[in-house]
Formats: sequence, C-alpha cells, structure tokens
Amino acid sequence: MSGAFPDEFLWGAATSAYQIEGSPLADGAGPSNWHVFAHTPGCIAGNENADVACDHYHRWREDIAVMRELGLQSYRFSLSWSRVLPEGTGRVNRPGLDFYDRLVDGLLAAGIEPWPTLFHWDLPQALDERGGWANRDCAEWFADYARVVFARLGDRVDHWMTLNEPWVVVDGGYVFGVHAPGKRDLALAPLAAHNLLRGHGLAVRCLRAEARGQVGIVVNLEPKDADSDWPADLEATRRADAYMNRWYLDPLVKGRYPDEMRDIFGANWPTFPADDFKLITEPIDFLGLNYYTRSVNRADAAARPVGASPVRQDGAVYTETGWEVRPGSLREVLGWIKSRYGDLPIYITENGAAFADPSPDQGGRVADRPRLDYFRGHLQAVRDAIADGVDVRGYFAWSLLDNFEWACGYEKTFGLVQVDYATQERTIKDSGRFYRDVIASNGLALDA
Ligand code: IFM
Repeated sequence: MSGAFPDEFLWGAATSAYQIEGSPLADGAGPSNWHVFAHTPGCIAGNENADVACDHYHRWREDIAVMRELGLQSYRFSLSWSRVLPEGTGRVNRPGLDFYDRLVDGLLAAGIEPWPTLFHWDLPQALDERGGWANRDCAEWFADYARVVFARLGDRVDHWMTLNEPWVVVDGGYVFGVHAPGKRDLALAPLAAHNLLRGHGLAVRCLRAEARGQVGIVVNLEPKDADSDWPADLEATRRADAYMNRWYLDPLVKGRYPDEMRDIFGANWPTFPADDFKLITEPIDFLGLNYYTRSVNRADAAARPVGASPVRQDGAVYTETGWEVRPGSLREVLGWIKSRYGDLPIYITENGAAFADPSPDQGGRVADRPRLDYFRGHLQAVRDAIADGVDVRGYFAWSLLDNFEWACGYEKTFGLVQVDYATQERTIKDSGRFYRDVIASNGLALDA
C-alpha cells in the first residue's frame, strides 16, 4: 500500500514529565516515587537520575520551537502529579499547575494540539508511602488529582489520556521491582493493576461530569508468537499474551479479566467486587496504543510468574533495548484490536526505537539511519492497517527528545532530536528531518 494518509490523520510526538522536565522539586513540587527510586543507589544504570534531564521545565519554549520546526500538529506530554499536588492529595501547588498552563497556552499559540496524559508512572512519594496503587484509595486520589487538572486546563484541552502503560507500572514496579516503587510482590501486583483501572474509570467519569473533551487510556501491546507448535510453548505463549496484551484491555472493554490470570498468579489472584467492572468499562473515546516490538516465546517454568521466555530470532534486527524490529507485528496487533475489541478509534501514542547515535557531524547532521528506517517501516505498517479497515487516527513518535529512559538512565536514546546533556543543545536528527517530511506530505514521503 502506498499513498497519503487520511486528510484528518494527526501527526505528533510524545514525551513524559519525569523523563524530560528536570527540576522535579522546583517551585513547591513534592517528590515522586520515581525521584526517590532514582536517588536510591543501584536502581538506575550509572546511578543517574532526572534532576536535570532535558531541562524542559525551563526550556519548554525552545522545545515548542523545535516542535514547530518538525511541523508537529500535536504534542503528547504528561503532568507530574506531585508538582500539582505535592502530597498527592489536598493542597494544590499553584506554581506547578501554572507550568502546565503556560505549556498548554504556548502549544496552542504555536498551532500544536496539547495531548496530556495524567499519569505516566511518577506517583507522588507521599501516596507511595500510603501503599501506592496497591491501596484501593489510590483510585480516588487519582480522580481527585484529575479533577484539579481538568478544572485548570479543561477549557483548552480536547484530548486527555488517563494512564500510560499500566502494564509497565505493575510489571516493572510490583512484579520485578526494576521500576518505582521497586516491589516484588505477586500479591500486590493484581491489586495495583485493578486500582489503576479503577482510577482510570473514576477519572473518565469525572471528565464526563465536570469537563469536556475526549478521553482515552494508553496501553502497550506486544504480539506474542510461539517458538514452536509444542503444546507447552503454545500454552506459555497464551499466558504471555494474557499477561501483557489482555490483562488491561479485557476488563476495560469486556468487563472481566482473562482466565489465564489465575494460572499466572495462582492463590495471589483475588476475587474483585463485581461492581468495580462497571467503573472500569466506563466508555472511552479512543484507545492509545504504544507499540515497539513483538516477542517469540517458549515454555520456561523458571520464568515466574508467566512461565514463558523470549527467544531471540536469528537474522532479525534488534534495537539497543533488545527489542526486535518487526513492523508487520504492528499491522497485526492493530487488526487484532479491531477483531477482539471492536471499532475503537486508535491513536498510536508511542512508537520508536533506541539506537546508538553518532554525535552531530561538522554540518550539524546526526545520521541515525536505523531509526529513520524503523519509522519508515512502522508508518508503512500503520498505513497498511488503515487500508485493512482499522480506524487509526493519528501517530505520536516516541520520543520528541532523547531523555531519561527510566532504569536505563540516559544511555538509550529514542529522540527525533538529540540532546547534548552538557550544553542542553538540541539537534534534529535525520530521523526527525524524515518525520518532518512525512508530516508535511501527509505520508507521501514514506514512498520517496
Ligand atoms: O520511554 C518509555 C516511555 O516512557 C513509555 N513507553 C516506552 C518508552 C521506551 O521504553
């Protein structure tokens, strides 16, 4: 399939608060659990933290200018909950909210649609100390925070996202302990997942009652293929698929968890109140899909809790994060969403790749060909999925800027724009120039 994208297709790029803003405690903000985690020795590669990151907190005007250079029509960012509510609940920190107010106004003045996400992993530390997402009350705390944000920005924002990748919050933060809050507790994980979903539902209700605009949730999906036709591999792959791809979408759309969750969590899987699913299935306007890779799986009883291990594929290209480059799986997963969950409008809210980049050459060029190829292949896959009849309405490249890649620190770079952390100089990479041409031609540049 070649040619242009639909006329109304939306082009953007994405970031998140803790990964780019820096100054996490400025102007009255409280610490987030990511701030505390990153300052705990041994949690982040090289013991790095996001105290400065891309200094976007001070350089947001310059970053909007870069967005304009790229021709972005929309910008997906997240708000830091603990900037807005330093203790997580109660007292509002006006300067924190003012920052996002200025950012939204700056984007609108530049002709760029703001697409905020309310929660992209950085929970106020004060709430973590009260049990975090494993505490049932966290859903209500989240809704109270959402209400404060809607009241301030709701007159200018048309599209909201509640949560980013709840699967990662739980898998990284409560199952494997490699993300904040660093827990490894199979009893807490199902509770945290459930309360994230309840928080999402409450925030949707709050938006419907008190604000305007469309709202969605962002999930990260990864097609799971089996390494062989052996029953054990097929079953392990089915569990891996339930764990990563259906754990959140099934309750959101079908109002129940996949049966496999009991096999995975055993006695740790609780029975949840039936009424909770009325809240969780609160209708949304769109689904945000973050797609990076697929995985091929084989049975591995030692790989708890799922009992499946990924198998590296000979001849495949892998990114610096060890993710197989496979655009065809993006087309496939888009078709799978449509067939399993119906015709939800979909935005690709993240897609991109970490590759080692060269420094700018004498002419200021950053020649990041592998990333450019990654974007070309995946955008072609999106176009194919649209031709298949999937209602994909927009695409946000991950990421606008190189940034703090969580437990990997700064070493893994995903940006369309390189950041020199010593000088904070921004340089648009070749992939960024390519993406600019794709946007300007509404996709025709993919075929050039
Ligand atoms: O950097 C992350 C982002 O915060 C969430 N989705 C995946 C990205 C790359 O790992």
